[in-house]
Amino acid sequence: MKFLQNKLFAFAVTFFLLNLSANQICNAQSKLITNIGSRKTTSLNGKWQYIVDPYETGFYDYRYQERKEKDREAYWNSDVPDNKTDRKEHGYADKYSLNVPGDWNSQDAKFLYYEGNVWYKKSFDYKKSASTNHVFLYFGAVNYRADVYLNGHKLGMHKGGFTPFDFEIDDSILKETNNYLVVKVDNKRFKDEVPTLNTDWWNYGGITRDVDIVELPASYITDYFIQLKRPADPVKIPPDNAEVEGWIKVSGASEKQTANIEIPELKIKKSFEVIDGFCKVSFKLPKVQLWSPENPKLYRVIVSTNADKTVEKIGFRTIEVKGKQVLLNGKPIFMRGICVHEEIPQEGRRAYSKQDALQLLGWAKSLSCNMMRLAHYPHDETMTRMADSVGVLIWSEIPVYWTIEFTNNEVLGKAKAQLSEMITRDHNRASIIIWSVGNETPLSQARTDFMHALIDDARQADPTRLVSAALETRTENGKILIDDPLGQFTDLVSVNEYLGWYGGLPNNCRTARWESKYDKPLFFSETGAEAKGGFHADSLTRWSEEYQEWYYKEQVEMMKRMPDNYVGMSPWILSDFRSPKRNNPLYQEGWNNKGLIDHDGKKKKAFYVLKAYYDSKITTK
Ligand code: GCB
Repeated sequence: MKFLQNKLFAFAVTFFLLNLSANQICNAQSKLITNIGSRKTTSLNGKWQYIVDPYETGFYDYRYQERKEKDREAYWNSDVPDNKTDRKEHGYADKYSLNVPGDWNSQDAKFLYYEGNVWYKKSFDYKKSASTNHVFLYFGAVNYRADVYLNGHKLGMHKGGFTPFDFEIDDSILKETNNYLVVKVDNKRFKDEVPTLNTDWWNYGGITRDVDIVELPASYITDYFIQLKRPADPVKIPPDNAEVEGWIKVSGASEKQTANIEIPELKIKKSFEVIDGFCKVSFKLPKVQLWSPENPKLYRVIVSTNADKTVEKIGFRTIEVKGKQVLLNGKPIFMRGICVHEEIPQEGRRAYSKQDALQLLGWAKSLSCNMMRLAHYPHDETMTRMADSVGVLIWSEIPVYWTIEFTNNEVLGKAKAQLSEMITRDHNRASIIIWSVGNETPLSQARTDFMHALIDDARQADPTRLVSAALETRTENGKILIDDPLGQFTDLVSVNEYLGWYGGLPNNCRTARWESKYDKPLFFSETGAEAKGGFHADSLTRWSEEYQEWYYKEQVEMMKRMPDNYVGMSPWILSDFRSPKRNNPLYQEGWNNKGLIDHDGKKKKAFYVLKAYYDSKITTK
């Protein structure tokens, strides 16, 4: 009987899920507001006062109980003594200030290795405009956990160091003068977080991206997806028949409302009926100039309702796998890629600004790249927007890295949340062609199920892009095998390999025998060797620029012998980056020096080897 009941219940749940309309499924997803750049915003960037609180005294009382909201000793409450006999043990002062956006590690020597808790405080005056109904506080990213308090009230908590989040501020909390905004930032690493304890990059803490107040009318456009549909037959796509298929979400809409999409340059003006805050959109784009790295054409797209309007530049292109090839706008492409961390090496800090993005993109362009792998987490929004503008294809990834707790369902939930935030923020970026669900994860059924679930989510959230993950290879009977079971679920099979650095010498590439279980496009998502910039010796000397140059020469020759499903590579890595795991006192000193550009911004010898190879691929493919 019990069995029958369970069966019936399962049947009812399945029936219910199958009958959810697309509308309801979409509404069940992220409510994050997108395209902040086109909203009415007030920046809260600049100097924020701080308190370093390694014991979390401002959060827990002396019995280690979380403090109550009104607790006078909580660091989110006033630091001003009531009178001269009053005792206050916390206080914010200008002499302790940090820049926002920015990591704390690079702003004061005492923070270089700091992993823990810092309270940030900003006072601000704010007058809401007459047309505003909703006020949100929007954070580009805070690494890793943010607890946000305004005038003593908790607005919310967010985990995940590289994706945006927002909290609505109730009218009763916001004041016209002297608002007291406090953010508790904690970048401690934990086994059951994403990423987990162990990474090969610096755990930069802080409010690392922009903070804005966003004002919205009673009914506002939350988000929209306006991209070319994946054509059924990729070869027969546009320019005459490009088809947009997407949706618009409106919050606080009356039961029925109209949403409009305008693309003035293409003389497009379409209206759609919004029901329960959602509408599907679909229309044709005749004579559209397709976006590509060679012609990064963007169109001004206006999305409006009778109450709200957003504007942004969107490029239109298709990306598809057909047999062994990756097709961009119906034509095979070779990805001349490079991996990059979100870091400005000359200053040893996180990148966050437009200028930073242009530096990294400019370096990649000077290497003749048409693609970048943004490792190993979603980078700042300016990066993907600038990639749209300058014409660089992008691989964007979530930090499901190495030894995540794959058996823990809560951890899967955390990874899914970051995936959803990454896709929501950037799903209108033409530059992004690949969502990656992780990097070098160890084989097990639990790992495969975990990542398969992420792949399914990515496809459901965005059916227009490719999904992949950087996998490992294994060696058996002298062959290098590409057979990670996850490869059956990804659109292209991507592998990392370091033949000649982590095993053998670079000339081992000459005899390497590769075998792939998959017929899909094959992409080398990493390969690389370290060299200390400016250290010269013969090519057999580890850490010398000459060794790295030799490594790249052998790798390039091996790549030339790859079978015809080889569609590109993104070697590791554009520039040197900080890593606490790298402790050779002569050649590393806390840096992973696999960069083709050193930490003074100087190009190493290997840079020119890869560039020559990429230049040859521009003409031959
Ligand atoms: C890898 C990882 C990357 C490391 C790199 C290295 O395979 O994906 O995060 O930094 O190797 O330098 O060892």
